[in-house]
Amino acid sequence: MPSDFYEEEEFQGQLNGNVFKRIGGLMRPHWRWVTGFLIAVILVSILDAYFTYLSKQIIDEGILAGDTAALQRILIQYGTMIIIQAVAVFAFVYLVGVLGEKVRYDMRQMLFNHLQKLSLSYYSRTPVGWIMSRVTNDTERVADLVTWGLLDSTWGVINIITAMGFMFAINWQLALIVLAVLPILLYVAYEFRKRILDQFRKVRKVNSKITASYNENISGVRVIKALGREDENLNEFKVLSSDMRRFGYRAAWLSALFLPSVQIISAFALGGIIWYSGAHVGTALLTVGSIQAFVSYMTSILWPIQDLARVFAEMQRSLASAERIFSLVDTPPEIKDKPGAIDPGTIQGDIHFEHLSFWYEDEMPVIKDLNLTIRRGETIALVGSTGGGKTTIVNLLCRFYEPKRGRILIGNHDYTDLSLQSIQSRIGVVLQTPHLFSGTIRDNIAYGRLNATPEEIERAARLAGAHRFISNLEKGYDEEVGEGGVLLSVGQKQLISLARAVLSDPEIFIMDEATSSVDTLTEAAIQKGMDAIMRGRTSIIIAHRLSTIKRASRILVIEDGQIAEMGTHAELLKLKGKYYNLYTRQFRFEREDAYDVFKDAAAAQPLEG
Ligand code: TTP
Ligand code: MG
Repeated sequence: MPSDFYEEEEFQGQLNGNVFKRIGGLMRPHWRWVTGFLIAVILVSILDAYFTYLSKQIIDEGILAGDTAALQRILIQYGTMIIIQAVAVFAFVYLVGVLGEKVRYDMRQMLFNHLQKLSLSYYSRTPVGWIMSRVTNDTERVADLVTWGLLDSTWGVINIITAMGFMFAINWQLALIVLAVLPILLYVAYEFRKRILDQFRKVRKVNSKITASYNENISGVRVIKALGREDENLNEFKVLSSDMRRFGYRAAWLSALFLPSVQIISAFALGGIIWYSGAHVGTALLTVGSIQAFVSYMTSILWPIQDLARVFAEMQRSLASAERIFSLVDTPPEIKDKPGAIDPGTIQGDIHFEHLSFWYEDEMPVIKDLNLTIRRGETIALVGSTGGGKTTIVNLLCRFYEPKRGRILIGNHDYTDLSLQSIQSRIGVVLQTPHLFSGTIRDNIAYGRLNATPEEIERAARLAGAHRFISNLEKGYDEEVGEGGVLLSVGQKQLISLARAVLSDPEIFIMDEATSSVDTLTEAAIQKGMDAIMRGRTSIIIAHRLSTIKRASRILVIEDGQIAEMGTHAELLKLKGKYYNLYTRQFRFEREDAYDVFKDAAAAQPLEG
């Protein structure tokens, strides 16, 4: 995996409002919550500004005028508003939390749903890490934007507007001074925030490289020592590490400079106010309370300004995240049901491959004009050298991919006229490297048919030959298999997948036999399970073991995307062609193989010590 895998790209799109529109679309279903939340925020900001105004009144009309009645009246007003504000604060914090969860939930569902629809070709093109980063980091960031981003920006804007409004109401000349400084403050704060974020992004970028470097140097330590690469690697690491230190220093320097700069600029505004007041204080226009209120307003808008600057600076990242999420959601599945696709009720019947040609990404044909009829109930074995196209044939039959030329008929239907669900739910596949989901063995077998009873699960396991090893486990069917089934051997995983296939009772059975050797007992168990499931079903087995091959009614040698030879074991041996070579080579190979393994092990000894 490239080291800068999780690295974020800048927002590339133009701000044509499209992304905003779609982010708005995420909030539309929850407009009641958004409205409630906006009302609460506006209420809190207005009350905030009003408190300062009340303080001015306390000074001017209460204390300085010596009017206790007025003082009492203002205090009661003050108290009531504090209670109202407390309720509003509670409301917006709660509402923003709920809104965030709702948006996160929607995005998760939307992505998961779409990911399940995407075709295999998408997954072979796109690294898992990239997709994971979309569903985790990017949804988080977009959810933050529509909640805290929205909160901070409305809060900031309303606060500034109300504060300015009150300032104009008190004294418009002074308010003009503040208004003149406001854009400068916003601009400076924004520039700082952007630069600080830039540095942090660089730090993260180098950090992911450092993590990758640690990873490679730890997991590859034997090779590194053997090749004497320690010094070179240390030097490479030093460069990364000092880069990170440099970016960190710069971030610290900018962060430290940020607050003082903002304060100095606002000090100019304060200076202007004081200079102006010096000339006018005591006149009816400017009371002591007014000056005090102005200073408070001035300082109270500093925080909203910083919040706004931060939201704007972070917005680029969030928009980039939103773009990536939307582009993922917009990726159309390459294989989907045609309009009016039907479910024929059964897909039993002969299977015809007619002039089938196929290629993956580049136009190098992998399957070339293949013609084949598989009779209902027949067992076909596919053999052939590696890369010949056996797995590809299976991929096509399962409709993980569709033919580029020619067609596949199931029964009398071109299978692209059938619904995907009707085909894939009736085909049972056991893959070469079977996949188990974390959970118990029982869960994994039940995956074949979710409503199966424990008795049916056990029956399937018995039929598949998996029951014996399962009952030898400490917890039996309730044993956890670990993530991806790491706690089981390949042979055991195949037995469980076989049981899963037996339980799902498919109409067509497909198996990509494991090439890795399993012990003879497991092999016998797998064989027994395969016999059970193949009985009376159309079966296609990619076979490596002679025992399986011999059972097939027809053997197909697949070479270079075409059928090179076809017939029974005896017929093909007599032919003394490709199958004969393959078959006789395999036995010779087994002996040489053992010798090579021994040689490799001997050579590896000194390194392991
Ligand atoms: P396969 O169909 O995988 O060949 P195979 O199953 O006969 O080989 P093996 O016995 O080793 O399992 O591959 C045929 C060609 O198609 C090969 O050149 C690799 C390529 N290919 C892809 O490009 N993408 C894929 O997803 C697969 C399965 C194969
Ligand atoms: Mg294969």
